[in-house]
Amino acid sequence: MKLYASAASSFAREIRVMMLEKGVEHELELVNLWEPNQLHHVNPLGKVPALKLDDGRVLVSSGFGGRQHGCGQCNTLQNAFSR
Ligand SMILES: N[C@@H](CCC(=O)N[C@@H](CS)C(=O)NCC(=O)O)C(=O)O
Repeated sequence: MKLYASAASSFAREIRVMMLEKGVEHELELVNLWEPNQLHHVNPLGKVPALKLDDGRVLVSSGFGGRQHGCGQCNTLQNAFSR
């Protein structure tokens, strides 16, 4: 899977830390949000983090807003890689 992140994004940082802690193999693409970029091809909202799964699906919410509702990247990672 591939994580699209920005160095300035705490949302993206949380997902990256979680992936590293759980040992989830992934590619990292740092996106410069202050310059024209291709992020909208992955996430039409143009926001990071965006997590592209190996099957092509893309998760676009880190879970800060939706964690309590059982959605978002955090929950997906928690469920897929719980230990
Ligand atoms: N609800 C989203 C918020 C993500 C978000 O706001 N990301 C900001 C960086 S911290 C962003 O990509 N902003 C770029 C833009 O709005 O153009 C989440 O939890 O992932």
